[in-house]
Amino acid sequence: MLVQTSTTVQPFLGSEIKSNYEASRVVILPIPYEATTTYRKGCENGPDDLLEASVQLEYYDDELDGEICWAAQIYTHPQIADTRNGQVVTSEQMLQVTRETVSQLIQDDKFVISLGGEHSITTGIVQAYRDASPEPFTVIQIDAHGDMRHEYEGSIHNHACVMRRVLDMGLPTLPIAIRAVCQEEADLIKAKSIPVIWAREIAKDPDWMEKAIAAIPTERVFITIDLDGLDPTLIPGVGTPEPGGLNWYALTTFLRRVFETHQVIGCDVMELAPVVDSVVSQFTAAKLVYKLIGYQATAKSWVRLDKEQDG
Ligand SMILES: [Mn+2]
Repeated sequence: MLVQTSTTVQPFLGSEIKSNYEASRVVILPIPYEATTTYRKGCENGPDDLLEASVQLEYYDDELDGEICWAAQIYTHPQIADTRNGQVVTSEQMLQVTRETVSQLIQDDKFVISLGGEHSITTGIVQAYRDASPEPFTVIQIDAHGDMRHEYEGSIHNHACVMRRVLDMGLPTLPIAIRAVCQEEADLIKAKSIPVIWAREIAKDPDWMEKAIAAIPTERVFITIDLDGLDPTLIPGVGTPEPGGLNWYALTTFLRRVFETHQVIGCDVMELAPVVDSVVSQFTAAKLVYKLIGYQATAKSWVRLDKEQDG
């Protein structure tokens, strides 16, 4: 396909642990697509910089007490919808190739973690899960912004509209760490009773996490992480930084709770736009991806699957 590129890709965590596709359980899907960024540019470089930073991670995870990478069998997919070096990919082409690629990965029983690229990509990913099963799922959105505008700068596939497209699919959403919305979004949140967990509530209320878990209406969940959901002191390399975001332990503790209490069907990590002369954003993002892999690899649903396959 036109928008599929064959440039070599740095495997997540490095070549020593890379799995072949058939044996893999986790697939990392880099999507270096950027077209509608409105403020700081550069998120098309996010996936490559994250993968490069991942080589510096320790295999051993002290929280999970193990080298999770071996059991997870991680395969890093070639990039899709690559807009780097001036390559033109329309939003329709990006959504189509994303939807088709993720659909194939779901069919092959892979746990997919997609790397952006701009947040509008999530529409194509979520659509693939929607196609795969009629069983509903909740989209948990970690984000500074509502991303619930109907249209922005003339496009309904602008990064500022991605969660509106998810709502259009009839899926429940749970936005977390939100701290910048427009009037249209504030009205929509009220009209649709969307259970937003605002960043200012998180700052004040130690029970926010249990409230958020209780607000998930389905057993299955998809997690979309816009890295600006974290505080910009942790990840300055995002397109639209906003003060007052989640800290590292609040986010990872919450994510672990979600993996323990629900079936996570897939994840994405979006909007990494690296800063020149600093590696902190991409390293933090890479560590977050390894945490997602670790939480999935130690989740009850996976351990059960292993036992079923063994016996
Ligand atoms: Mn976003």
